[in-house]
Amino acid sequence: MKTGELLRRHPGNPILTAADWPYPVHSVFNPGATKLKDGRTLLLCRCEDHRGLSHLCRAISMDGITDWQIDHSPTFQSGGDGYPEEVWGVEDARITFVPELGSYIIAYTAFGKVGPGVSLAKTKDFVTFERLGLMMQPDDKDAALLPRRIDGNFLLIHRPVSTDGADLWITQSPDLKTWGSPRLMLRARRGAWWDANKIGLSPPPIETPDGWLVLYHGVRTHASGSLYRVGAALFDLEHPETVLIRGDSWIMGPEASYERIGDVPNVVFPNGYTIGEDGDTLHLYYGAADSSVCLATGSVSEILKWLKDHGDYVGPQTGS
Ligand code: BMA
Repeated sequence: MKTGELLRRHPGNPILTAADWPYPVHSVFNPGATKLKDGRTLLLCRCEDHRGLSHLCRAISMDGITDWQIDHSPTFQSGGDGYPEEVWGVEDARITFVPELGSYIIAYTAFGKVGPGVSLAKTKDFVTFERLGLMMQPDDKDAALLPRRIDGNFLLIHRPVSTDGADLWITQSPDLKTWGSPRLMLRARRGAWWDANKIGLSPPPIETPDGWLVLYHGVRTHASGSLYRVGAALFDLEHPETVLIRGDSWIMGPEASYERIGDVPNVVFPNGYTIGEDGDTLHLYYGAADSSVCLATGSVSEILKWLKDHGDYVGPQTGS
């Protein structure tokens, strides 16, 4: 399969916009996603209000494409005075169901006066949420929890910013409170590459027999702004800090008008996915141009095959 055909845009894109919202919002984008036990698709969309602050709002659909039931007020918003780390809003949810906890863990960007950090919240029903608090101090974002412990620890992928760029790191915790042993997972490339200098996790990793399939965004900065594109890499199942194969080119970039034009032009930003009943069909939910919610469909096995044909073996990263 050709690179540009791996992820196919839904003809009804954008599938959700601010015009669909039951209450006033400026834009809806970057949705977290999960399939509920009853088979319905749940999105936790980032909504930007007319002050510029973001909250999360739940939208549920039977087929994951149409007839979205959208909450009539914000589902999850800044915690207020007790949570100074998110006084400027909550953004970009990534949802992981953790069987051991019987709960979903939502990793989100908490935006406070000293910058964006990573917070976690726990929920069983997306109605009531237990805030677990700030886990990674600013500047850090693009985080998701793996669904199971490895060697006794939970693992959080996240994207701190260093003086040398912005790379993927993975950090462990025995209890989702104390975090340690950070390890570098994937470095941004350098120079002219599409993923030079700044990368970040896209949706939570996809567990496959071959390894953790990680879709990540690469940010190419140029004279008139940034281009957000999506690439793929495969990581060792029991050592998820070890990259096995890294794709050479991006597999999805802004091409459609709704990705090219919007509040932040030239952005495709996936935060969530669901897998079809065949165990292979990937429904990738993404924000387009920081303005709307879109869907692209692909096949996990085709992406893995493409990686083997278009990727380089990389091995453990240095610097951890
Ligand atoms: C990133 C995040 C995303 C956003 C993207 C493009 O840094 O803040 O929420 O979609 O920039 O603006």
